[in-house]
Amino acid sequence: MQTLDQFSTYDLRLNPIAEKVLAGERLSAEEGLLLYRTRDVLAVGWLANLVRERLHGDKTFFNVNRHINHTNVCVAACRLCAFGRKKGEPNGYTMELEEAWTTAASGYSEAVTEFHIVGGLHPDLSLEYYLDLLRGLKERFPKVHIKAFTMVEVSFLARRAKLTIEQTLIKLREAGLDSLPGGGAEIFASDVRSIICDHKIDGNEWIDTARIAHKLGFRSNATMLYGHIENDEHRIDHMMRLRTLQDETGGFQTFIPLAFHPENTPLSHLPVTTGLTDLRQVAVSRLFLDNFAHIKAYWQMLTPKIAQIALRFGADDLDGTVIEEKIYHDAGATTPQGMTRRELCRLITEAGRVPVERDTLYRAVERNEESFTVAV
Ligand code: V47
Repeated sequence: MQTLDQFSTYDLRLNPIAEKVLAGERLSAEEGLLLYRTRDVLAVGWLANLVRERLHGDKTFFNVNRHINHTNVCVAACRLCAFGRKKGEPNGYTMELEEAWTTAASGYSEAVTEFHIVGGLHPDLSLEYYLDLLRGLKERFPKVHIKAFTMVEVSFLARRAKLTIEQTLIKLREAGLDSLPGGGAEIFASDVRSIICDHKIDGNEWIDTARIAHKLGFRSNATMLYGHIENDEHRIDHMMRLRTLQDETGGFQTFIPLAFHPENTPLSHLPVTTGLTDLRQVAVSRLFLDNFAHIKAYWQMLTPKIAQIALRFGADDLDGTVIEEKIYHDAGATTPQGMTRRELCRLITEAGRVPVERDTLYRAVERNEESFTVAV
């Protein structure tokens, strides 16, 4: 059990924050800002690690998942994005359903427990395409959890099908949707959003869509894109809005801070984030989002090396095997496309943590050579 006399910092302004963290009290926006502004990043990390160990001990979660990006054709032209293509542009692609189902099955011998599916806002694909995609996957892989479509995609599909968000989500659920990923949140504040992704739903609509999903019983994740033109206030505002919704619905499972990758985007003049900025962001997320059970250090985005260190800065989850990643690699990521279960376990073990394979809902997965079962 850690106590206050074990906490040491040369920034005395952190002491009252440490007292609150040790007492399990909620941090204010001002305190969150101080965590971004202090030079003592290691003290911030120490506190975040304390919260992480209080919640999970040494357990570190990962899953065996496969990402599927069914199309990169997108009506939006977000400055943050290197992945989207306009209809008819070279390198634009849209998978036929058969191709998407084959992709789901390919590339890995280990049985996946999750498909993570996101894509562009395609101007022509009907809701039926999405429903058939889900039905076909469930038919072929009935045990695999389908985590698919960001709040932005759901809202776009609803508008195109002239349905409410609720009606759209119900149809998607009937076809096989199990939960929703956290993408598309970016930064909620409109002054930033209007520059980095002005074609997307605004921050309030993202929150409203998540609220509806949670009220229908879906679990979802939440992300924040940092390291571009936003400032500390924007990040705290973003996390504050998520914390408030989480108080209301309890529907978020994991928060994933995503570092901006500028290459091949219209914002390519911006520098990439540094290791300490990434680690500080993980730590502030853990400390500020006191009602989120999990903080994910997405190894594809952070690099395996920084993600491993993040397990000592508040993160308790690395995401999964992924197998094939397009969004970050189009934007210059140099990480491998996928990792094996064994490699993930090695990263975790060498950080002095205990690997726990989970399913999407954080239930432990037991494996033998041929099959897996989920503990309920
Ligand atoms: O919404 C796009 C981001 C997100 C870039 O829920 C970029 O478990 C950096 O949401 N540089 C998609 N980021 C990825 C995502 C995600 C990833 C892993 C796990 C989960 C989960 C969700 O990627 C987008 C956007 O915020 N993004 N372009 C870029 N150039």
